[in-house]
Amino acid sequence: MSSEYNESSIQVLEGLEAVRKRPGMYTGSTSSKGLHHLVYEIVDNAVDEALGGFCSEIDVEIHHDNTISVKDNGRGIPVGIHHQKGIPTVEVVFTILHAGGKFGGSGYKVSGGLHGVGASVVNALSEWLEVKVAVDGKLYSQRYERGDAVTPLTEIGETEEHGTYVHFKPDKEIFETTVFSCRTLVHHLRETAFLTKGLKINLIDSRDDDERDPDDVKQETKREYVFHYEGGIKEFVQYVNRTRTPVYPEIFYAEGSRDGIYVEVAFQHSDEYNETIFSFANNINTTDGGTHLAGFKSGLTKTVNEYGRKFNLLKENDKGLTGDDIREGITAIINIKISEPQFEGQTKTKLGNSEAKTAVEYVLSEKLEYFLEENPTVGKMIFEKALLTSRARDAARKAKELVRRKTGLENTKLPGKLTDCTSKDPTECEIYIVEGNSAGGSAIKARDPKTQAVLPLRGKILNVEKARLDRILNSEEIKNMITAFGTGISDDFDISKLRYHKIVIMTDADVDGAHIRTLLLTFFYRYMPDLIKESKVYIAQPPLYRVEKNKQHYYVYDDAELEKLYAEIGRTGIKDIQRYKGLGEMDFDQLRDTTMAVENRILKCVRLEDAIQADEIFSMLMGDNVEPRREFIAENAQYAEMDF
Ligand code: TSJ
Repeated sequence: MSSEYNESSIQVLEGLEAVRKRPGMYTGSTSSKGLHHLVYEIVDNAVDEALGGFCSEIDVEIHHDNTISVKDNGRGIPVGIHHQKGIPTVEVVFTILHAGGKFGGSGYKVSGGLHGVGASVVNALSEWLEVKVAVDGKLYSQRYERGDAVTPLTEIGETEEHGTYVHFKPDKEIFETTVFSCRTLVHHLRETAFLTKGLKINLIDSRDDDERDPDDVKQETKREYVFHYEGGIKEFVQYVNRTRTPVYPEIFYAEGSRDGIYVEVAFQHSDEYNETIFSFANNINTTDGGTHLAGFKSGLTKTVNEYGRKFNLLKENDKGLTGDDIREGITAIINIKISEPQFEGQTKTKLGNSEAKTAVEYVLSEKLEYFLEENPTVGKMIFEKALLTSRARDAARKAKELVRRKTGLENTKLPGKLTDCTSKDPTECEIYIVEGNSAGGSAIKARDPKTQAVLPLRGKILNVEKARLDRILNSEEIKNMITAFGTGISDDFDISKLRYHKIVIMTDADVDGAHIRTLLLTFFYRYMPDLIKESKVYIAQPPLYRVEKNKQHYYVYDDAELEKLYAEIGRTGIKDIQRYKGLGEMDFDQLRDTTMAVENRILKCVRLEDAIQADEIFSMLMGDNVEPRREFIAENAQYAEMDF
C-alpha cells in the first residue's frame, strides 16, 4: 500500500481543499449570490460580537479593486495559542473548517450565532485575505492565500484600539463574477442593522464607476451609508411604511423570552390591501415563514377577537374576524433568536421548530392585550378596519366567483391574444410577455414556434398595490396571463400546473419599459411569489443600439457600453448607428438574434430581492407620501423621468 495514502492525506481533503473543490456546497452557489454571501459571513461574525455586547460599530468598505474589508470595535479575535491545535486561535478560525459549519449541505446557513464559523470558508475562496487584530495594546496581522497561511501571525505595532479587521479578495478562479453590487450590500446591511438594535453599520463604496456593478452606476447608488436604529424592528416597520399611509400613528412593539427563545415583534397597519410580513430567525430571512410566522398570525387573530368581544365591538353571535381580515394592510416584522433552529424546505428558509410558535404567540398575545387596552383608539381602529375588510372581502369573493364563471379562469381555454408554442412539455416551454402589439408581432416572427409562446400586453397593466382582488381580476391583461400560465393565483396557486418553465418579460429598454416591468414583477410577487422563488421569471435584455463599422456589426445594451465600444473601435468610420427606441423598431431577425434565440440571448433571472424592490419602488412612487417619493426620485435617476 502506498505510503501517500494515509490518514493525514484524507484529512487534508476534508480541510479547506474540500471547500475549493465544491464551493457551492459552502456558499450556496458561485454566482453573484454566493459572492455576496462571503461578505455576510464575515459581517455575521462581527454582529455576533455585537450581540454579546462587546462591539457597537462595524465598518464595511468596497475597495477600488472589488476587495472587501470589514472592521469592528469588539474584543479582537483571540491571538493566544489554541489549546488543542497549538497555533494562534485567530489562525484556527481562518484555516480550519469547522465541522457542521454554518453553511449546511444545501448551501444555506443553518445555525447562525456561532463564533468564527464560516470565516475559513471565506478564506479558502479568497485569492488573499488579511486579518488584523487589535488587542491588549498590540496590533497583530496575518496573511493567507487561497486558504493557506503565508505569514505567521505577526505583531506589527502598538495600538490603543481594540477590534478585528478582515480584508479579502474573492477568488476569480471560483466565482463567476467578482464585482460587488453596492445595492445588494445596502439591502442586507440595513436589514442586519434593523435586527440588531443599537448597532451602527457604516458602508463605503470606494470604487470608480468603471469598477462598479452596472446596476449601481445606472441607479446612481450612493457611496456612503450609515445604518443605525435604536428602535430596531420598530424602526424597520416605520421604514417599510414610510411610503404608505398608516391608519394610526403608533407602532406596536413587543419583546420577550419564553422557553429560551427570544422574540421580538412589531407591526402597524396602513391603508393598503396587501400584508407585508417579514420573518427572521437568527437574522436569517425566513422567506417561506414557518412556525414563528404561524404563532404571530394565530396570536394576533386570537387577541384582536378577544379584545372585540371584551369591548362589545363584536356582536354576541358573530363568529369573529378571520386572520386575513385583521391582517389586511399590515406591515409586520417578526424576529426570533433560537438556539437550535430547524430550517426546512428546499431552500431552508422555513422555520420548523414547533416551540417557536408557542413562544411568539405567548409574547405577542400578552403584550398586545395590554397595548390595546392602553391605546383604545388604536384598538378600535384595528378592529373596525378589519370589520370593513370582512364586508369588502365578502363582496370581493362574490365578484371573484362571478369573474371565474364568466371568464373561465378555471377552465383551460387559452386567451385569444396568446400565440402558443407547439410543445406540450412545460420544462422546455417559454412564454414571452411583450410590451405592445407591434413588438408582439415581431416576437411572433422571431420566436422558435416549438418552444416559445408570445403574449402581447396592451400598454400598462393595473397597479395591483392599489386594488383589491375583484378589480385585479377584471383586468384583461392580468386574466390573460393567469390563464396562459395555468397556475391560478394566491391560495389557489399550483406551480405543478405551470405551462411554461420560463416566463420572460420583454419590454423596451426605456423608462416605460422599466415601469411595465416593475408592474409585472409586483403582480408576480404579490399573487404568484413561488414563480419568483422557483426562479421561473426572467427579464430579456434587448439592445439599445446597433453599430456598424467595416461590415462588422455590434449590438450595444446601454450608454456606458457604447462609450466602451467607441474606446475599442474608435469613433471614425462608423456607419448610420441605429438607436432602438422600442422593440417594435427592430427587424424580427435582429430581435431573434439579439434577444430571443437561445444560443445568443442574455436572460436575467429575477431574484426575490428584485421583486421586493419592485414592490418597494411601487409603494414609493404610487404612495401618498410626497417626501419619500421626492427623496427616492432624487436618489434614483433611472426612474426620475418616469411618467406616472
Ligand atoms: F471570524 C471572522 F474573521 F470572520 C471575523 C471575526 C471577522 C470580523 C470582522 C470580526 C470577527 C470578530 C470576532 N469580532 N470579534 C470577535 N470576537 C472573538 O472572536 C472573541 C473575542 C474574545 C473572546 C473571549 O472569550 O475573550 C471570545 C471570542 C469568540
